Amino acid sequence: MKTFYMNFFAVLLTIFLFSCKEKPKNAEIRINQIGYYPNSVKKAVVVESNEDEFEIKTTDGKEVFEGKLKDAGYWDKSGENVKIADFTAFNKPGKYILSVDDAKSPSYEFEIKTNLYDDAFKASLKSYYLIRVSMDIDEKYAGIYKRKGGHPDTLCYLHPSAERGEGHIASPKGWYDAGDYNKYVVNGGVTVGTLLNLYEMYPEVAADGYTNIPESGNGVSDLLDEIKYELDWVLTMQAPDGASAMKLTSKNFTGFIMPDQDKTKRFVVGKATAPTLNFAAMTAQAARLYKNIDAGFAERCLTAAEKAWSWTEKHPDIEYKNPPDIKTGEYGDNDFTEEFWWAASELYLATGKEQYLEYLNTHEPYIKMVVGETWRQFLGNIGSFSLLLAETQPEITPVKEKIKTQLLETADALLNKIDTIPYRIAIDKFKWGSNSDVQNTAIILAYAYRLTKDKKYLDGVMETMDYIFGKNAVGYTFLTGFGSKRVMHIHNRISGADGIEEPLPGLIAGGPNGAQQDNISKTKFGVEYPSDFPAKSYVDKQPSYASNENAINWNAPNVFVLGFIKENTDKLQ
Ligand code: 9MR
Ligand code: 9MR
Repeated sequence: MKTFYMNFFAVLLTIFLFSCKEKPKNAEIRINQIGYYPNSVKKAVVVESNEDEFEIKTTDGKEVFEGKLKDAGYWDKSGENVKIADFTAFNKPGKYILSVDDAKSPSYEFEIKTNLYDDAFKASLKSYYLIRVSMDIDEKYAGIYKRKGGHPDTLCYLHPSAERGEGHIASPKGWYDAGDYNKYVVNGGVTVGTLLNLYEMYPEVAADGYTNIPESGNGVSDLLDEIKYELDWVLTMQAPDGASAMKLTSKNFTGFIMPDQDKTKRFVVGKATAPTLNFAAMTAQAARLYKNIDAGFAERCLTAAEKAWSWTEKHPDIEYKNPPDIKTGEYGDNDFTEEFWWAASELYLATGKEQYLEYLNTHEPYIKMVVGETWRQFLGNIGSFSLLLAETQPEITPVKEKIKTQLLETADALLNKIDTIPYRIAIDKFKWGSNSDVQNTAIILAYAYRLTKDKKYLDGVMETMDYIFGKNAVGYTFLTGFGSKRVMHIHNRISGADGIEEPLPGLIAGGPNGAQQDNISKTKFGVEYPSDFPAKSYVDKQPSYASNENAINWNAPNVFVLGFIKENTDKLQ
């Protein structure tokens, strides 16, 4: 009998000890590491959790809010079971963490506060100054990121592919395209177009002095001053016959050295339809928006724009291909409908001429979201946005009505998509530079909000940006200089060579890229990826050009959306 009781108690004790044993803590929390506006939608993602509840606590551990986790299902792009923590109802400014009982650790600290993104906006815009070509970057404006100017580009050789004879031209200024030191007209296009759209929407968003650049104090918006630095270079790319070259480049990508150390020869390369239409669109848009600011510059831009358009009428389908001796970025394209629409829109707005109106009347207007190469697939939208933003004559009203209809159809489709994707973004394809796709969806939602004032679109913008700042499958804040889990090893030659631990601030990393073109199994210059899932195909390592490079066309939508949010803070706080 005694043994029976002993055994009985032993069993009870085991059961008791077993039930007391800590449950496995496997869950992870992905949150916007910058935070949330007091009155914005506030959601975080929790993966692999068996819990039903979450808590918000102050940084010293006091519980201030409790909520239910909502099941969002399995995401086959990240291989995770996802739950959503919605704490929109909690709106008290302060610093907090979010915790879930079975999470490996609580969330990173985040803030609920007014003017949440102002510093990020400023840094993102200021990053263009830090990557200017051909000038010293002074301590007065750049602090520790001061550096000697590189690439004066006063002696640039005409490559045979430019079909501009022999010899050389001066082609200074502009911004470095990305991690590399070259300058491409095509990628300048989507960047300048998006930034000028922002200026037109909110001329005061970065007023004179806002970013502390050398032009600050000249009475002109710092945003316009920054864009002009690129346009001054773009103008040099036009041949006497009106065509634009493709790029100003060295023959190969250079090593990770500072700009002033790179003495390789630079060439004017290519002559094709895509860069020429980009050129026409950018310069026509500039002609209109700089008219009351710098009349001489505006006039130069308009003449150049019309000349470029005329050339493309005679050469509507010349595709650019890298000549055999040129190995730098190709930005290849053989479909110019987007470019034509954008150029025709800007030329119509700048001149009011019948020929451009006719083009717009006889072609399909564009508001659409195509995931992938934003530098060629987002261009039609820019033209349509300009048509919506500008004051126009009644003759164009039918075109604008069609654009508005398409805008709302596209925006509604994006919102529906957000509801079907567990991480609550509107894309589920992760290509090279996916962060620009994500942010471009936010641009479309921003215009829909501006048109309708329906809060659902603003909520869509805010949720989309949560992804960029940490609510994503790798948990990184993708803007350098920001967030607790921050990007430190961006594929950027200056950041790699300047000897400063923190990378240049305000750069957007390309982001998850399912194709992993730089996977070590494919190239000896590559990296190892921690996962095969597309939404997790990101590594914060310098060699990873396919997931961790910066580029001017990926920062532009960041500047646009954060600028848009800044100008709409009254609805969020
Ligand atoms: O640094 C280059 C980056 O800007 C490009 O996006 C990328 C793809 O074209 O190529 C990078 O350069 C690499 C080159 O392709 C192969 N050798 C190593 C270079 C630096 O990582
Ligand atoms: O953004 C470009 C991406 O869509 C292409 O797939 C990729 C490969 O061709 O090139 C990207 O652009 C790079 C350019 O060619 C050179 N400078 C760096 C750009 C960003 O990686």
